[in-house]
Amino acid sequence: MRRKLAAGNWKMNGGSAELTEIRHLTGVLPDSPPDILICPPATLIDRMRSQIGDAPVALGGQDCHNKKSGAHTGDISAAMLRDAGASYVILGHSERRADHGETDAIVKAKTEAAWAEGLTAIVCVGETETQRDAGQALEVVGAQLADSIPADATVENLVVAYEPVWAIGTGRTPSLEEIAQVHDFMRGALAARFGADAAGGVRLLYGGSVKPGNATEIFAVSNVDGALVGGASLKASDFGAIIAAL
Ligand code: G2H
Repeated sequence: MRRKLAAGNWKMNGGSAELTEIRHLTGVLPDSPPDILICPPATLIDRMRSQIGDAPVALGGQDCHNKKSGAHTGDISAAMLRDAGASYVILGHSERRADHGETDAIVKAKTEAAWAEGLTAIVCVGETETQRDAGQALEVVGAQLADSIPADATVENLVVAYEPVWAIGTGRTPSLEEIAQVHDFMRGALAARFGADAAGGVRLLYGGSVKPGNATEIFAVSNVDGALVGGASLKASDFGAIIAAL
């Protein structure tokens, strides 16, 4: 049985003032919450860990370098994330692929670095609008899965997030049938590569304009094990409602 996961991706948002949202969130969690993860800017991980206390909320980074340390100005390593209190890291988000030219090979190397430090990698995949309109969504997602995920994936070290690029921060979402088609396809692709047992335990998240108003119907879709939530994770009331819908 896969545990559901609600993951918040704060992107480049939030400072000291927003730490109060964590206190609000821990105050509205249901009695039996799903797994909950917040990936704030790296500058907030340590202070957020103090705010969380004993509440069942994990922390993650939004990226890491593929090297453990060294002359890489402005970068952060998986070891540093772990040292700050993170147990997850988002890798290959489409904003990183677009803004920083991250290729599947780079995402794969970063995933290996994350695993070497014991972090669970949330590897993001998803097609652009042009690719979807051309009927290439499954082909693109399949290639990203094959080329971004290293060979030694396990139920513990891997989560996959399907984030169609055209749905990110736009308020648009794919139809429930389109989400089901991609998630079923991803489950099958992982099973073909890693075996049914391992693939059956890897959580598959949907990401892209998830909000309280659409979370329930998205979470009911086949092979959707939770969500990677951007904008709606910034407010405790919205993220709390999404968590409650899982
Ligand atoms: C997709 C998502 C979080 P949003 O990037 O990763 O962002 O929910 O704002 O579309």
